[in-house]
Amino acid sequence: MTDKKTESLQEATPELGRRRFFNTTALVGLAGLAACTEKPASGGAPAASAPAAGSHGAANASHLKPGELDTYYGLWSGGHTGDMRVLGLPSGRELLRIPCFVPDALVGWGHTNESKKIMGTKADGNLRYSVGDTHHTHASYKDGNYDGRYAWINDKINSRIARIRLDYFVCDKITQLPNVQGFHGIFPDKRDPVDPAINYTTRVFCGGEFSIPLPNAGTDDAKQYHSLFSCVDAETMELRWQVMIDGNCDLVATSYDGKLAATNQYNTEMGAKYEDMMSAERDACVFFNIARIEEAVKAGKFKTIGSSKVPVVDGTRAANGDAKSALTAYVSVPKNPHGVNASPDQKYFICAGKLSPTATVIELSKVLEWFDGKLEKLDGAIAAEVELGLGPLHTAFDGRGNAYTTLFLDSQVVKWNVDKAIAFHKGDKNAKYVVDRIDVHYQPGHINASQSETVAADGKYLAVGCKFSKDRFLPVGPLHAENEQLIDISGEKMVLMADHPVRGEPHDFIIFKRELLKPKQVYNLDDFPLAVKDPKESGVTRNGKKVTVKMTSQAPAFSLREFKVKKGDEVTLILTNLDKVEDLTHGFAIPGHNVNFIVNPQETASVTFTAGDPGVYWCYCTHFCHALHLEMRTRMIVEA
Ligand code: K7E
Ligand code: CUA
Ligand code: CA
Repeated sequence: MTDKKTESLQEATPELGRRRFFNTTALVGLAGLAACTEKPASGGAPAASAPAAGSHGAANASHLKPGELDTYYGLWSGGHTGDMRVLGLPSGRELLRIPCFVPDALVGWGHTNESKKIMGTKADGNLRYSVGDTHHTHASYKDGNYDGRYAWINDKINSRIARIRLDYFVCDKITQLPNVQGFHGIFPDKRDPVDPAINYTTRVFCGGEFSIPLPNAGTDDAKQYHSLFSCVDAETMELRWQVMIDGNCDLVATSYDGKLAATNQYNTEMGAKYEDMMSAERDACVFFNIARIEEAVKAGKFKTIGSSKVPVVDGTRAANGDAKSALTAYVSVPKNPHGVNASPDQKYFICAGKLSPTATVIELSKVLEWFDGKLEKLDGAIAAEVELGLGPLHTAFDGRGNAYTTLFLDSQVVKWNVDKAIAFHKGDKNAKYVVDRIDVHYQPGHINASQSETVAADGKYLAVGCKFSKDRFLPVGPLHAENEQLIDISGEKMVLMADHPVRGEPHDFIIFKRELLKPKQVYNLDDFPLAVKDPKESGVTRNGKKVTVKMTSQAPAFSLREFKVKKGDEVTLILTNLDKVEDLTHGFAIPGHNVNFIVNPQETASVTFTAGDPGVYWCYCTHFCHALHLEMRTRMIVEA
């Protein structure tokens, strides 16, 4: 306890003894970076402001009165809980967790037949996977802004992409990417590269981070490894094509004109060992010419890998030296970059340095010029490469020309002006591109501003995903909450508004105006092929050892008071909730049979299980629904 006290005291002093300590430990092993710690950031950086200084007025905005609604939705990746989370902002209240890749006990995800079908099963009917690792979530676009149709989220462990319907906030499809390991970055396109009538999302791009032998026959010669950049159809969720590249894919960004997608690479060295991945001074941000890739696929200029039928085009450096026919373009950026983000003025992609204390601003019109053979050197597309501080990871925007980049090692957010950074890079050493810095608590990864990656960036709120919360919340044993901090960016200076503890371990998120979504609270009965539309259809039908039990729920009763099956029967129970009232959800649990799931208003769900030992099993409603909720039961009578 004394230690903790001393640490807090140190934290309160301006020289931040513990922060320095943490930086030093984080730097161990990052050869070449240690030297940077002594260098002050250039660009006329103002001194770091004290935590929460002057946050009085703004802090009130995040404290909503009882009954007050938030003005923004936030969609958060849950990390290795495998879910997507829905937050209300500015309050930071968690409203929902949407299970995708990992079973969920509240709703019965991974237990109902419907959710198992989406998640994928083995031949024996059990789930293929019950772990996941979600990092990035992005939503569908129309006219450069979110249209409220879908969101997508990645599973890094098993290279799966899940789609979430934003009308019901449920995962409706999951696709596994063939020949990809470590599927990391994900971004939908914002319009079609050729057809001007398609000004909305039709493709989702997925970056494969870990290079592997293709096909994966297990050679240990890393020089033969490659990564694939995949394109998934937004509607069918089928793979459209893949591009084989040199190096790896990390994060993904897409241009507003639909013509370009890009991924940053930290391992152009193609090292299989950690040391080897940091040997080169510069890595790359790889651009993909979408229209050309699709022409190549149409022209049959592709191969397939292993048992996959997905067309794979060649995007390696060797095959793409001629700008006029190139499918890819490798813009160089300082070593081991991280996030790549598209500015809302539609002009730039910004690649954060990670091991380099810089951000690289890449001008999209110049990349297109290079593809047209009008720019001699591809690196001529680099509009700026400026120093920001230590460990830059991800960047957000306010729509007023400023960028906000997280500095992982400095535990800060730096606000900088993109035009001034370009001027500074061009030689105007008086251009003060750093506008402000603010301490965050601690070690921030992702950052995003309200509406940041849309044409409607509104510069109101900035959320920062801090990877360590340390002393910011009551201690709860060894596993700390993470700290999502909210910052007011409406003024010149950033103002820290609130700390929000979150269960580990979110990465990326998006924040958008609540008007952009029109969620529904009651399902449509006809959307479920198995729906039991009338309580009179309830009953038990037998086909050998296979038994189907149909039932409905209407508060406070199930349509069957009891049902009989035999020991060892394969029972499929179908339950339709006929209640039409908003917020009237029922649950259905069977003791001893590992069954529990919910049915929302007008929803149908089913489970299949083997009837156990003879006896009486009280099936009961698990979801509080009525004054007689406890009485809402039915008996499963298992006969010998
Ligand atoms: Cu920076 Cu997976 Cu987006 Cu996490 S990655 S922080
Ligand atoms: Cu139905 Cu509780
Ligand atoms: Ca590298």
